[in-house]
Amino acid sequence: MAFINYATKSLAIKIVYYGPGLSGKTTNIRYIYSKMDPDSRGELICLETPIERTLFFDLLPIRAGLINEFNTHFQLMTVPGQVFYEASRKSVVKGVDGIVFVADSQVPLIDANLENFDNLRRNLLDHDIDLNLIPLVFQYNKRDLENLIPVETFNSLLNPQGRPYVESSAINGDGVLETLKEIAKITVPWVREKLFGEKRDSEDKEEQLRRIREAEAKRAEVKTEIEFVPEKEAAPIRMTKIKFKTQVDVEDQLESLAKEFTSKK
Ligand SMILES: Nc1nc2c(ncn2[C@@H]2O[C@H](COP(=O)(O)OP(=O)(O)OP(=O)(O)O)[C@@H](O)[C@H]2O)c(=O)[nH]1
Ligand SMILES: [Mg+2]
Repeated sequence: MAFINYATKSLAIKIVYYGPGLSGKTTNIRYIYSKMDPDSRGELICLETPIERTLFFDLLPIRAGLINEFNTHFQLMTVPGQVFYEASRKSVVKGVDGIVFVADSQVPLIDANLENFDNLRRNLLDHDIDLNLIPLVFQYNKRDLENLIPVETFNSLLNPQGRPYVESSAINGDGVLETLKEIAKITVPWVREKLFGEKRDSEDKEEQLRRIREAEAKRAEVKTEIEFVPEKEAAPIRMTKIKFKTQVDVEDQLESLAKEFTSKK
């Protein structure tokens, strides 16, 4: 659930980039960083192994304008895709508001995509989040390569519900900002209604499902107040590296990073 600070009138919406190892999640975040106006984004925080594989998470806060008079930013986060970092993935999806599933389009990786999507479903359920009831955009990445999984196959295997999807080549930046805009368009109205809308205690799952699909269908018409301010030149990436002693620190660190940025005006 979005993190709200009434004292500073600020709101943090958490968007998680999920997907198998090496599918291009960190590449998305780095590209977004390089294309944002420095005033519109915070620092990029990466926790990596020496060979640039994500260890715990990447975090990039970007400003998203005003929502109901609350100064809002997105916390863009990635999970580590490698199978053995399960505990990190579980921590990162806690309180998530929207998911970008970054799939790797190479034919031999079809099973890795399906298994990872299943892993996402299970990790969300551990936090009582139903994958069907959370804003979700698919990104079919690495379309610049050969021997690709056809989009129709991806859609029938991963996305039978017809949720939004974007074809991308994150390494060239193609489709990266489009994906971010798509997830923003669905997530912002959803969070706004959850936080500021009427209480719907008695609402059943069917009704929630109907409303989230309605929000997705209407996304083209929704005005979100979000202005992306791309720079002409790519900015050099300045990263903050944080050392962790144990896995237990991850959740504490996540919470304090969210609070830190949310309390800034
Ligand atoms: N050809 C091609 N390569 C890509 C694309 N996107 C990412 N890559 C490359 O794939 C490799 C892995 O990218 P990352 O962004 O680090 O992958 P990740 O999903 O963050 O991986 P983990 O952190 O291990 O989960 C890097 O060498 C990228 O340059 C793409 O669209 N096309
Ligand atoms: Mg990564």
